[in-house]
Amino acid sequence: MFNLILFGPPGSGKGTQSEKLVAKYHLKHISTGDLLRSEISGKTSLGLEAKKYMDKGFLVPDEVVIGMINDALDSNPDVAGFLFDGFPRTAIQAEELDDLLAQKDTCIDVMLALDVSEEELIKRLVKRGQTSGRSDDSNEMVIKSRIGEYHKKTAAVADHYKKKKKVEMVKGEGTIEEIFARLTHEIDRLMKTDNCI
Ligand code: B4P
Repeated sequence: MFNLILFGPPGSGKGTQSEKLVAKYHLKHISTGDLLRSEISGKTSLGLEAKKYMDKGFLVPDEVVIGMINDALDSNPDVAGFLFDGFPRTAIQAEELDDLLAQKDTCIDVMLALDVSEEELIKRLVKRGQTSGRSDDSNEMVIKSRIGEYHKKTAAVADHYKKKKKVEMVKGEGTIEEIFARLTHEIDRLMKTDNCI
């Protein structure tokens, strides 16, 4: 298996690049943002609970997200690997993910971390808010709160994988194709080695 985390602040292009990467490498795409939005549109109790946090730009509680990931891993036993998009977002989620993968005799091969300036992040999310209908993109206060949550809780996830020497920084500004080429360069290189020793 080849398992990768696409990491970065809100609006860094995780969702955009994930779609292209799963098409190229045939990995199973797991986006906790998409899973949560689907729960919200299905008006499930999990979705109604998650919406309270997402509308304010806060992270959804760890236990909710970890339960969803557990289900997603169990229901995809025969895949070539997973691309985790928007997960893990806290140190606790990272530890849980490592444990779940170890139980399946595998690991995270690499975390590719998209580096984008705060000014560019806000510009992208405000622009998406004009068309996406996403309530968390619709006002700049909520966007800033999401970026604040990233600095407070999510940046620590990179430290977790840096200790394991699994982080590769990738410049996340430029055209979508330029960024895709930088990501595939790293993946092609790492796919040739065993990173779970
Ligand atoms: P997510 O759905 O993960 O979304 P995101 O971080 O806002 O955006 P992403 O980085 O995927 O950006 P995208 O490619 O779309 O999270 C939403 C919320 O869900 C969180 O705030 C949280 O509440 C909750 N949540 C999710 N996972 C969680 C977890 N694990 N734990 C707790 N809570 C969780 O790109 C953004 C825009 O930029 C797009 O419009 C795109 O077209 C544009 N763009 C992309 N690349 C570009 C480029 N190169 N140049 C110009 N524009 C570009």
